[in-house]
Amino acid sequence: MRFVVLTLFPELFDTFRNHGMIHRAVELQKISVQTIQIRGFAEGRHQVTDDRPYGGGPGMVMKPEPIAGALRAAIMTVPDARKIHLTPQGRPFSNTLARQLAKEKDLILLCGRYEGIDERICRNFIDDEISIGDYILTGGELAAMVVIDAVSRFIPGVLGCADSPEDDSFSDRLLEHAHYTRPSEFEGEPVPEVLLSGDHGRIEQWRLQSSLIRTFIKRKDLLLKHALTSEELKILKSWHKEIQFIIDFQQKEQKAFKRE
Ligand code: 4GX
Repeated sequence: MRFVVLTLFPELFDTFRNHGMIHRAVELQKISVQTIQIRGFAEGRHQVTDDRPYGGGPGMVMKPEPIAGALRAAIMTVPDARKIHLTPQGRPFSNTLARQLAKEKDLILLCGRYEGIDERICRNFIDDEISIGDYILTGGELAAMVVIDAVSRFIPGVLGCADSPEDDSFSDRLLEHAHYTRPSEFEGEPVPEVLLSGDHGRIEQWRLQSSLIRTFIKRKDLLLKHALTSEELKILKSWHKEIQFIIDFQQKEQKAFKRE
């Protein structure tokens, strides 16, 4: 997949492009990350890319002509690309959306600065608006990197063969289980015994319990969002029973205390 990024700060993508998994994916020619300097399409000696908003008010708005020029140049190199604008007003980005975007041929990512871009660009040139979250960045570049990074993981051959991208059903429902590596004891804390047992059935069971308990503690909302498997429900019910036992025991004891 070719990612073509339209930005006023193309240098921001240099370190991103040249390190880690993204670097490897570029070297393997699974992806490319090309930038187009929007300023290169601005007219006049000063190549101005922003202007005061019609109707008044604070801040500046990105002029439409340089963006249109940059978009047309991008379309020349990647004619079948989906054209995405990064904005807090967009569709919430997620692993599910990343997986869908990974099926596209190429992506054009438009990064705005200032208060945003002229509405006529959004309406006539853009296929999709995406937000990476409910906060305001100083520009769309970090959001574009987030999208490129998460989408690339779903492109075949980008991840090492050891780790594979999560499949639809499992990954977006529960948090990952806890992970441990050597040493088997670190600053007095041992690795859970079951993980050293070599019993793959018990290990899988422990990992599922670990996923469920972390999701319950950190992200209860996820447990109401998707259907649980019968195995997951069984674990929840077993906790329910144990918790009920503790409550019953405590209540019985409290009465015994009062009688003393
Ligand atoms: N997820 N930003 C866009 C300029 C802007 C301002 C207002 C439209 C309306 C962001 C995010 C994000 C900062 C990118 C403001 N555009 N992008 N930019 N959150 O905060 O994607």
